[in-house]
Amino acid sequence: MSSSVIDFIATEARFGARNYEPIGVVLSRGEGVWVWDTQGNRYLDCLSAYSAVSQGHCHPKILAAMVEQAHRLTLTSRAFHNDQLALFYEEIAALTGSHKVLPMNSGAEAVESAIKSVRKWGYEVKGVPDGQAEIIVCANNFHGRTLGVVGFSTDPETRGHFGPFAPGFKVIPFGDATALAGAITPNTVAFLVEPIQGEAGVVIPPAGYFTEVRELCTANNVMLVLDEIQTGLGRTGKLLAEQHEGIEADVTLLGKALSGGFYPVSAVLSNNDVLGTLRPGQHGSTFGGNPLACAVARAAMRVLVEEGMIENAARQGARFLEGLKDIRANTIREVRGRGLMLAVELHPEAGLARRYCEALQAKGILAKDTHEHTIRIAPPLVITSDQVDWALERFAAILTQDFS
Ligand code: IF1
Repeated sequence: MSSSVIDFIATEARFGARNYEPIGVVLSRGEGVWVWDTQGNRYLDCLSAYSAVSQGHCHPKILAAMVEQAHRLTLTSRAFHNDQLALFYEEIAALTGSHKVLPMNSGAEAVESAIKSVRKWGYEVKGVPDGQAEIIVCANNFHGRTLGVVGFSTDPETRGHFGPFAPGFKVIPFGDATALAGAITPNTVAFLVEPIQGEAGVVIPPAGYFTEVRELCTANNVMLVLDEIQTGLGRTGKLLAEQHEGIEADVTLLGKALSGGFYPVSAVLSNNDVLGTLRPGQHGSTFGGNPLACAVARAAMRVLVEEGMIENAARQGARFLEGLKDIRANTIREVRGRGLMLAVELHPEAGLARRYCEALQAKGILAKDTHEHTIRIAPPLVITSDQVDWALERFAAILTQDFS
C-alpha cells in the first residue's frame, strides 16, 4: 500500500464515526461497471453502491442532465414550484403506473413517509381509532437507519441501545402468508415488506407468497407497502420486483437507482388514496422534489429504459447465476438470486465472507459480505456477457480456495 492509501484510511479512522468497516480500497474514479483506486488499480464493481449505481458509474447522460440543471437551478424548496417536478411526476407515474408521488431524498425517508401516510390513511379513510394503527413487518427486514425504522428491526446490531422506540409494529416471519393472516387485526393499516430481503442475504420468498399476501391485504383493507428501494428499477430483471409475482402494491418505495447514484433521490408511489390524505403543512422536506434531483432522476429513469438495462439485468443475471451454480467448490452452501441481485452463501466452516471479499479485491473484483457467511453480488445493470464471464473466472478462483 502506498502512503496515500494509508493516509485516507487512517484519516477517516481518526476523525470519522466508526459506523463502517470498509474494505481497504480507496476509490477515486468510476466508469460503467469499473472503478479505480487512488493507485490506478481497476476493479469490477459487484456492489454498485448497494444497487444505487445500477446505470453504471458516472453515466454520461445522467451526468449531462445533472450539470445542465446545476447551471440553471438547484433548489427552490417546495415553497415555490419549479419547472422539473411536474415532469418528474409525469415520467415516474408513466413508468411505474402510479397515480400519486411523494418525492423524498434517502430511502429511509421514503419508508418513514410511507409509514406516516398509511397511518393517516388508516385513521382518516379506514376508520382506525386514533393512536391505534398497527403496521406489520417481517423478521430480518432492512428498511433503513432512522429511529422509526430501526425500532422495528429484528437485528440486535441495528436496534441495540437506540431505544426507546415507537410502538405500533408487529413482526412476523418473512415468506409465511399464514403468519400474516394471523397477525392482521381491524387496526392493521399496512404490511411493509421487501419483495426480496436484501440485507438478510438476498432471501427470495416461496413462489405464490406474494399472491396470498396481496389477497390477504385486499380482503382486510390493509395497504401492501413494497420496499423496492433495492429491488426496484430493474435490479431483479424487471422494472419492479412485484412483476415477478404478478401483483401490484398499494404503495411502492423507490430510492437508490432512482438517481443512478448521483444524488439521493427517493419516492413514495401510490395507486390509491394513501398519499391523498397528506394536506399542506403535514409533511415535507427541504430537498425533496428539488429541480436538481428531479432532472437527475428523469435522466436516470430514461437511460434505464432506453438503453435496455432492465432486459440486460435479466439476461446477465441468469448468466451470472448459472455460472455461479457451475462452480464446484466445497466452500459454497447455496447460490441464489434474481436478475442481478445475487448472493453466494458459504458454508460456516469455509470462513468469513469478508475474507473472500478481500481475496476478490486482490483479483480486481469488489463485492460485499453480508452477515458472516454471504457474499452479495450486484453489479451495475450495464454489465456485458464478457464481463460476467471475467467475473465468474475470478469468483471460481477464489471460491475454490479455503479462507477459514
Ligand atoms: C447502509 C443493506 C443494502 C434498503 C431497503 C431502505 C433502505 C435500504 C430495502 C434505506 C438501504 C442499504 C443501506 C446501506 C446498506 C444497504 C443494504 F445491506 F443494509 F441491506 F443495500 F443491501 N430499504 N440499504 O436496502 O435506504 O436510507 O440508505 O437510502 O450502509 O446502511 P437509505
